[in-house]
Formats: sequence, structure tokens, C-alpha cells
Amino acid sequence: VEFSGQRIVYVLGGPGSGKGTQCTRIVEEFGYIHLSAGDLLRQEVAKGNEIGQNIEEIMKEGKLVPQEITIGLLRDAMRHHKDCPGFLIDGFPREIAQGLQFEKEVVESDFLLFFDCSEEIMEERLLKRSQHSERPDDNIETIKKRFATFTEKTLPVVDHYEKDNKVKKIDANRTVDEVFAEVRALFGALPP
Ligand code: UP5
Ligand code: MG
Repeated sequence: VEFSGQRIVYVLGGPGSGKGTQCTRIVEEFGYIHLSAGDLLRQEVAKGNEIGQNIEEIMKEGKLVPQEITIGLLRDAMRHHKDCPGFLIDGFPREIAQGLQFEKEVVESDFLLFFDCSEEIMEERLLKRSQHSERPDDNIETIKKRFATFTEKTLPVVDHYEKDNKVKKIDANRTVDEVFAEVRALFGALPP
């Protein structure tokens, strides 16, 4: 096996639930490597080639990029960090089939951290960010589409791993510090 001894944590939650923000805090405190599938895709878009243009169009529609692309990017990124205590796989798997392929071809996950947040609050956060962000998907039209994809495709992923008792759910409708207090306690209590 290519990866062993490192904790593999899927980090899911709707658009604007705080996945990236909390992952940054986990990295600071616990030294994990943060891999955001969305960030990896945005880096591909920034290359300006044809694949990047296709990815950009899919993201502007709030749809899912073909999983072969995302899994390839995640695997490549993981190969650069063999010595870390664990990986935070942020924003992936977006649908059940993605998790199945990742676990078959890359590595099995240990648990899924789920940031549970109301659409109302997520929308408020994203609209606030839209005033100064360069993310082309931070407009109300695309935000609604991202919410729809999340409900239709990604919430079933949480149910899927729930059946294996692998989901750790956090109430993300609170301040960054309040949410992180719970996240920190959770990671601090994990067995070595
Ligand atoms: N903020 C954060 N926490 C807060 C709190 N507790 N209280 C108040 N404000 C808070 O936070 C969002 C904003 O809210 C920030 O301004 C933050 O300061 C504030 P952030 O931490 O960025 O939340 P996050 O959940 O990471 O939101 P993000 O917008 O990144 O979520 P998405 O899931 O929409 O974006 P992602 O980058 O993962 O995916 C983008 C697109 O890529 C998808 O729509 C899809 O098209 C594509 N994609 C795939 O196709 N496949 C993949 O596997 C992954 C992505
Ligand atoms: Mg994010």
C-alpha cells in the first residue's frame, strides 16, 4: 500500500459551512496536511489549458468535475507528503461513487468530519465573501446551484458513511472559535 500510518479524514459540509477555515486551524494545531479538492481544481483552472477551461465551466455551474480528475489531483498531492500525521481531504468525496473509487485506488478513510450548517447561514457567509473574493462561483446564482448539488449528491455520502459509524458531526452554525473548540477536542481525543 502506498499510504499507511497516516490518518485519512474526509471533511464535508455545504458550501460556506467552514470546511477550509476549520482545516486551517487543524493544520496549525495538529500538523495535518490540508488538501482541498476545490483548491486543487482552481489551480488547474489557473493553468489556462483546455482541461482547465472545462473544469472552470463545470464549477461555474456548481456541478461535479469528473472524479478521475479530482482523484488524480488528490493522489499526486498526497505523494508529496509521506511524513505527515494525517490528511484532511476537504470537499471530497462529493458523491458516493467518488468515495468508492478513492478507497479502492488510493487509500481507505478513517472518518468523515461533517460540518452541519443551515443554508441560510451558509448563504450569508458566501455572499459576504463574494464582496471581496475572486471565486467565480461566489454569486447568488451559482451558490444556489452549489446548494442543490450538495443536497442531491453529497448529503447521501454522509448517510453512506454514517452506516459504517464513520461520521463525526459538528454543529457549524456557530462562530469559528466555537466550532474549532469542538473540533480540537475531537482531534485531541483520537487514539495515537
Ligand atoms: N466563515 C467560515 N466559518 C465561519 C463561521 N463559523 N462563522 C462566520 N463566518 C465563517 O468559509 C466560507 C466563508 O465563511 C469565508 O468567508 C469564511 O471566512 C467564513 P470557508 O471556510 O471557505 O467554507 P467552505 O466550506 O470551505 O466553503 P467553500 O466555498 O470552499 O465550499 P464549497 O464546497 O462550495 O467549495 P469547494 O472549493 O469545495 O468546491 C468548489 C467547486 O469545485 C464545487 O462546487 C464543484 O464544482 C467543484 N468540486 C468538484 O467538482 N469535486 C470535488 O471533489 C470538489 C470540488
Ligand atoms: Mg473551501
